[in-house]
Amino acid sequence: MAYRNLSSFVEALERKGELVRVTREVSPRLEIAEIADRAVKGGGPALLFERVAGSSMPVAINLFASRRRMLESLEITSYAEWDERLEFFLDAKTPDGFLEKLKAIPRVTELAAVFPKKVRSAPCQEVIETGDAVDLGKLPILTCWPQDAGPFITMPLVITRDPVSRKTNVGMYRMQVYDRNTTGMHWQKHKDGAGQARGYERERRRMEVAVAIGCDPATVFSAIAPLPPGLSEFLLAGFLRGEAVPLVEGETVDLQVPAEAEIVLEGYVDPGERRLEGPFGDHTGFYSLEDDFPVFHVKAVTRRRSPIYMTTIVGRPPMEDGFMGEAVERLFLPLVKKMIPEIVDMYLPVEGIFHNLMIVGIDKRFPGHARKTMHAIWGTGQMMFSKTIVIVDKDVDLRNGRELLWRVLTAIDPERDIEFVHGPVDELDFASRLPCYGSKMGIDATRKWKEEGFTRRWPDQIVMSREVQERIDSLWPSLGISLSRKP
Ligand SMILES: Cc1cc2nc3c(=O)[nH]c(=O)nc-3n(C[C@H](O)[C@H](O)[C@H](O)COP(=O)(O)O)c2cc1C
Ligand SMILES: [Mn+2]
Repeated sequence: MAYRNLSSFVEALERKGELVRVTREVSPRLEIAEIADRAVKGGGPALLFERVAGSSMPVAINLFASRRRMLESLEITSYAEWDERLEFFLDAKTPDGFLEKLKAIPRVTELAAVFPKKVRSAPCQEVIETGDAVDLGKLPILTCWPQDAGPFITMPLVITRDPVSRKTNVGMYRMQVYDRNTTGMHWQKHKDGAGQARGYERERRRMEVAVAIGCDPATVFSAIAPLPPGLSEFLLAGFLRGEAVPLVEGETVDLQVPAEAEIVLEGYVDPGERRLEGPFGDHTGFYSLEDDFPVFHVKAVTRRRSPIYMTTIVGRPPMEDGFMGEAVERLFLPLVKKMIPEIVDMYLPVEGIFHNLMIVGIDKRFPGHARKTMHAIWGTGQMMFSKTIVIVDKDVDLRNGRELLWRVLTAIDPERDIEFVHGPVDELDFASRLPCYGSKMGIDATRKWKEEGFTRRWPDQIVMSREVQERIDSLWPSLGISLSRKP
């Protein structure tokens, strides 16, 4: 059964001993951030702060901040389970014969049931505040780090509609609170929200925006999913939950919002309006410097009678977003493999904050294959940001750092095997020569072939013979050698 809303997820985590209610009063200014940071880095539980200074609403944080909770939120026990479920749809062949057809029915019915459905009345509209009643100061919005420019809404589902295609997009873009009814809108250039905004700017039209805060976990997660523009995040959420996301018409905007959300902000972004946003302690572990971004004017706040404010903090990894990033990596791997079939596995270490390092194992089949893979990655969606791509042969264990270093460093002739390219880089990259533009590096650490101009002999890896290993295994207890760790 899908989680109906945020509360049902909070309750489920609590039942499983994965959530702690904090009853002591704490400040949303830096204090919650410090507690949440220690909790995530120490492998602690999700947190529900029940008494937050200056607000009547509780704050939920770190709900996704472990692999276990992330899986819990997607209602799976391992990412392999997801692969199997997706496999059915990706490899959808016409069922052969009666029995196969029969077996396919539940799956196909399941698919039909996951399209968002419209409802007429909704918990997220139990309370409606407009005009002077709009006051973001009533929300327990965190100020996360000492040099932050102010409080930031860090886990918003920003809902917009394309002016031409009329397709809805949902993206998680942070929002700096300027005053009671104005915030920043930090959709970066390359993101779908920004793309739609450019459409309104061309037409010099006001853009309606709705922001949902706090939903069932699959819906929240779908806002960070790097779907191709035009593909519906709400549909993905429905597919992940196995149940449609109920949507309701906004009170004051022509947009549909998740009916079960805790809080919804409705308003608009004006074409051309920009305001200084930041600094903000970002997921690079450094402050993103101030820069001009669009401005969101809040005309209405609709909410539940007793909403929970859902949030997160980003900062020096590992942080909650690292676990969400891992889920993106695992959930999208089967799709990536369809597009770039030589990819056997990929791994984005959390220290690489998604875009700085991608390690990829390939099944190398032709000369230059590793380089082809790099360029395919640089040419695909948000993977274009990958600042460093390391390609290894499929027998390397990508997650064993020591094995990886050894294999990569022994396999390269640096001048020959490292390729630099220029192109778009992540807007948060502060080291690139220009904002959003810089260089990227690909390392071909696969075994080199003679067809690639490598005419020397590539040596075999040293491995003891099976027979000797087995004989020593049986002799070992009698040898009187004690070891301090497993060799
Ligand atoms: C906690 C968190 C905060 C994020 N903040 C931003 C942000 O401020 N701006 C941004 O462009 N992307 C941000 N992202 C990444 C986007 O949500 C992500 O790239 C997503 O795919 C964007 O949706 P879109 O593809 O529909 O544009 C954030 C992700 C997470 C997990
Ligand atoms: Mn999108």
